[in-house]
Amino acid sequence: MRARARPWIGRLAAAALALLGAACATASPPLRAQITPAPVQLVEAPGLLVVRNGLGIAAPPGDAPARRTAEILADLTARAGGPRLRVVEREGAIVLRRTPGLGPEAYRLEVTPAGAVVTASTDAGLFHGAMSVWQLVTADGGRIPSLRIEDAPRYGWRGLMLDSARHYQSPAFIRSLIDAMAAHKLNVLHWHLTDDQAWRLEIRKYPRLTEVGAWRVPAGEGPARDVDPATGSPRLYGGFYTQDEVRALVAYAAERQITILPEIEMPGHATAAVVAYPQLAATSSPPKAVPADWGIYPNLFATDEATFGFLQDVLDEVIALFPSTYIHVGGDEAEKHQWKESPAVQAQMRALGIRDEKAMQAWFTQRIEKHLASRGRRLIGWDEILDGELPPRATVMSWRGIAGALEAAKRGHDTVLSPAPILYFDNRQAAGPAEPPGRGWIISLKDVYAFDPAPPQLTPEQQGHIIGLQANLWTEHIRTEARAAHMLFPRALAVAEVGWSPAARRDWKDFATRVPAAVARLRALGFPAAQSPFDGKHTPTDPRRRDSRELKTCSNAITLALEDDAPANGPRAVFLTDIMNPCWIWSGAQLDGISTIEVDVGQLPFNYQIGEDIKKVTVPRPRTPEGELEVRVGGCKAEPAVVAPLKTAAANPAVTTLKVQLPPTAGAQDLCFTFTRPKIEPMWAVAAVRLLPGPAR
Ligand code: TNX
Repeated sequence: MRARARPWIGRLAAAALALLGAACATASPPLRAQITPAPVQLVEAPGLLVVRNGLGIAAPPGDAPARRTAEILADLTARAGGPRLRVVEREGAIVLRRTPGLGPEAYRLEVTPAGAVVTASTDAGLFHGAMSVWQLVTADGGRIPSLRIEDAPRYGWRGLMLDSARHYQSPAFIRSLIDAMAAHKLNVLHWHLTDDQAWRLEIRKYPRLTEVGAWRVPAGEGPARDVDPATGSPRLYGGFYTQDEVRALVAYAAERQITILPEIEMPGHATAAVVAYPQLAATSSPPKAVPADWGIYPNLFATDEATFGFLQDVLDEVIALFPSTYIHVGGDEAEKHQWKESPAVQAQMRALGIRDEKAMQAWFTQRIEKHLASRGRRLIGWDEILDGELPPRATVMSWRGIAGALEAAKRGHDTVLSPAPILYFDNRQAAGPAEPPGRGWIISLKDVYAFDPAPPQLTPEQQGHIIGLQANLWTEHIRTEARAAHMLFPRALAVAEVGWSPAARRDWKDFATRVPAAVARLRALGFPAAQSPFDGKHTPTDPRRRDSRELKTCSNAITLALEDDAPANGPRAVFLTDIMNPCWIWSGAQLDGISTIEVDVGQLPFNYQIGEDIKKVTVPRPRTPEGELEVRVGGCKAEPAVVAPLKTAAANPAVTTLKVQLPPTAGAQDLCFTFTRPKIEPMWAVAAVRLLPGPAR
């Protein structure tokens, strides 16, 4: 929905421009009202409102949602270091006011030296207007230029997805994420609650889902050696959300005009569930413990009545907790091997006249959709749900690029754009050692800002099926909350602006000037948004040292910036590596006077379910039982100049420094680093390389 320009805006703009011209002659530079996402219309005028400590925010008497919005505005303002404001019933410096006739999320904001007035028809509109006030009142010590804003969103769905299955985040973190989203008019938090590696939502009828399904031993040597004295076994990683915690978060989000969209994965990404309740598995021999590999597991839910009974019970508890119209049922990456092998599934398919396993998944999805519809809810799933018949009300979340969205829109389904890799925030946003672990591709703030949510391939009517966009934070490689915050913001600001502001308002340069203040405000709230997007292009500063993230990988099949699995406590190294072919190049290393180099090496688990592709992993044969580091001078094709055994390093789950002698070499040379190994695991990686000057010792 788009707000239309009003004629008065044009007149006011002309007047304001004339006046601003006059104001420019005075000494102090005029304030600039900066709001992200950029409003539809923002016209500044001469004059200034000064909001000081003790002033009031007035909400209409008896209007509980408006009062709550006023309280949230006062709280956020104080927490961001702005003036302390009181919530009052009349005569506030800031006034929240209702009026009929504005759109579902629209608001108007007028600021004059006498005060600021937010006008809206809905709770959401009032809240969005209040968040614009928050940005203004915390920008320049409470001084806000006179202005008039008319604002409404371009799309109704402006989302972020948080994967709490691969790594758990606390309710406190999720509240702070909700604050950061709400302040920038993001309105859907898609919560990925179940996956192979964990089930994180308490389900009263099936307690083992969280008693068993929420806990795993992380992969690798480090965690294997980290024995819990209480149990004598490796310490378990995990956690889950109680129904009370969920209700509190849903309410917290609702007050901030955010819908929490729960996702319960089916029929794939089901390993944790079938470990907890093996009778739900399509295979007769499901795993016995919740696993810690990433990737695509073969484990699917069975398709018998008992399993549907379970899924419907689970969904009924989900529905009772989450008021969201949509319920997300996953549907992605359901490898069909187990259904092909299962006599029961095959017999059922024959009885139903279903020709293949893809059609079986479509039948599965249709059954679940009917159940949701009977409870008044709508199904949303990943774009694989397009493989086969799909009920018309089902909505498609397009992740394999935007192909799924194009097909969905052409077939008349609503669709949300969340394409990899551009809106996959597990990708790093910059190069260099300042970036936390993640996928190796670089998706910068500018890349995200350039995303076009209106594919020209679609007719205007089909475009109408695109209900919005969403960025996804998958957390395989995002172990901590601080890193999650870093990966999400400020890139989520670009999602907010692409989703909210009119296409004609898109202006990278202008956006980029607004982002630093927005990041500073988030950090003032205690939400550690990334500052690295402002650091500029990374160039190594020390000519004699390279972090692995400053080396080139020799190939990029599956390049990941992986954190070491040890030590259990304290800082861990990060390795940028192509797990299919661990090999690094230092292009043009200056070797004059260098006879010794130090290579920091570490061992990582190979914890990836990649099916048949496992055969394509490069595993060069070793000469000694543990394998060796090989260093080549003059590129990777040369014979190894150094072969350093890994025997001592193998005994240390964390990083070991190998000091090796180079043959006499001069000038700039390409150094190439690889490892031999007896088997696929452990996978060796370079953390850093240092050139040591001085004569050989
Ligand atoms: C694919 S995107 C997945 C997730 C992974 C993600 C990143 C999607 C619907 N499925 O299970 O976390 O890639 O590794």
